[in-house]
Amino acid sequence: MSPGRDAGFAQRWYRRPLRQTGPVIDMPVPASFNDITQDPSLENYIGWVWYEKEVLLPLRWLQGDPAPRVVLRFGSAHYYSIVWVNGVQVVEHEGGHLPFEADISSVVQGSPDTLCRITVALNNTLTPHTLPPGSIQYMTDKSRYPKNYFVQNTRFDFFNYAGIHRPVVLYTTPAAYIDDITVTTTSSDSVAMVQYQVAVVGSTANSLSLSLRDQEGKVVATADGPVGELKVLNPNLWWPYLMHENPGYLYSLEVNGISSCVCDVYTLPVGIRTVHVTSTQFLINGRPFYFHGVNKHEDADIRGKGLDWPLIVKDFNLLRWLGANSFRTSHYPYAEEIMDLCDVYGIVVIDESPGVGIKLPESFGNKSLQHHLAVMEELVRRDKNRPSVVMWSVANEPASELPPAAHYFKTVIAHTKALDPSRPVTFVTDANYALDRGAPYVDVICVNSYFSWYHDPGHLEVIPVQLTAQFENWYKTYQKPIIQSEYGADSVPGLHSDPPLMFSEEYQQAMLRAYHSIFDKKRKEYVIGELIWNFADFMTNQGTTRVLGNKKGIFTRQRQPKAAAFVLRDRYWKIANESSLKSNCKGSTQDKRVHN
Ligand code: GCB
Repeated sequence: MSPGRDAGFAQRWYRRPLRQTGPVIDMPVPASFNDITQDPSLENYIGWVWYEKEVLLPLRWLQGDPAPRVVLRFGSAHYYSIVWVNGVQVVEHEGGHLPFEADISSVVQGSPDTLCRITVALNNTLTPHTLPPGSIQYMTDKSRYPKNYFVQNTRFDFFNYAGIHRPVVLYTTPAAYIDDITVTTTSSDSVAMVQYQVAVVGSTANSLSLSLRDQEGKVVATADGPVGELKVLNPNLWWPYLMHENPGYLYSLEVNGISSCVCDVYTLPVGIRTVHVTSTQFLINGRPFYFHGVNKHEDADIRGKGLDWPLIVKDFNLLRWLGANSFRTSHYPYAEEIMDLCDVYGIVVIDESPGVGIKLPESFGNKSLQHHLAVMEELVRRDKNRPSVVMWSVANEPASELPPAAHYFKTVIAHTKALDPSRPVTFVTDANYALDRGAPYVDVICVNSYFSWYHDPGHLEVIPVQLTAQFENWYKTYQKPIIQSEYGADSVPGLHSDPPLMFSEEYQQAMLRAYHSIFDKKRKEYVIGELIWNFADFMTNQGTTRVLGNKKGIFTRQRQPKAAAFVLRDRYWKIANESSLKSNCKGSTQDKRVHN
């Protein structure tokens, strides 16, 4: 749960080298450290870095009987972190992209002054058992490499940015506090039920009262106790963007916990909506939902994967301009700030774990599996109450044809469903339909393909036959609805060629059109979505197929549209207007006017 209380921001961090042999560097937080300086060795640095900062704590945080509980929280730090406060280790955490925190009350309240020194050691090394996995390769041929030379190998296609990527906050709670809330919703025509469960820590003699307010601030339901239901008459349902004239309707659930002497309050936004999957459809509030959206990355010039508010808001404006109703958090959980806006705007999310590039046989072993289960626990705990999240994706393009993949994915998917029985679970595959050993366990088939790009490069004419066969083979085998979870072509902005040649803007457009004609046939049957690869160009490792990164964006890295963006925009608005007519549910006239 994110802090909703007395919070202070920690800023102005410094990275210092491990043995303090080099200069201390001014390092902004949040940001990746890679692109901040002019030092190429820091850009590709693998190993330990250190951050340190001193902050003054308010005296009222350190005194009182009982004194408040003081918590230090990291939105994310990539990859492995150890944190000390005033020289005392308070937490260690494995994995980027997800939050972790530490109760530092005893450390700071035991110190004589209010100055608090926060030290973080961070290591970005990826091994076969991390998520994502990687491996370190030592180059021992002295005729070809300098002494002690090694490289970090990964099997994913984005730059392994590292650093403290999301905000670091200090906040307080009472000694007895609300630790977790779980909310699920059901609805029929005129009544909705909000089932809730509240976990309180630090006191057994707690009384809890809950009230649910609508957007006008009117209390529409109340309840008492740690487990129960709130009944809402004539509910305003949470609808996706472009599926309703008032998308993203959120109620506000206020939970008051009162123990003998203190009281904790937490306010949680609640969207009332249901999700169901049939053999041919994805239903939101009982109506067929078609994913017309994008895959993204957290990626930008200079800050790398560091949280960037202006960029986040710009991206939501572009998504709405495009008529996109959804995205997948390829290939790791995105910042909570992004997820909050999805809830508010009604952008539907397939929430993906960092399980990308699971290719080595050793990455399917028990050690990796246990870590993957723990990551799913962290992800579900963080995002389970978000109405925008309609499905979990546990991985992207693993080697799911390998024999151990069957047990691995059966276990990860079953565990995720046990943690959250209310949502479907999938993983994204590029394996052959006849060989994939994980697909039997998913609710929705998510398939990536790059016909005319990686397969038969330059041959746009193969797309209809290959894409049709792809869909028919998967559907015949599993009778589950299918999302085209990736398709795309690189284009260098400003590069033109007609007839279209690879890497030109025209080729990217032509590839899209060829895919779309097949989507239009199959979406009448069982294809329930299309997510372009990628929303924007993004940085990757250097390589012979990457020119300053992956150029499959329909926007540049600086968020300027390529020609393909206009093709997609026409299509998405057309689909949105069709489906809002079909479901007899008025789309936003203002949005329609913007498009025309
Ligand atoms: C894929 C991956 C994605 C890559 C993309 C590409 O299949 O899922 O991470 O970036 O292909 O452009 O190669």
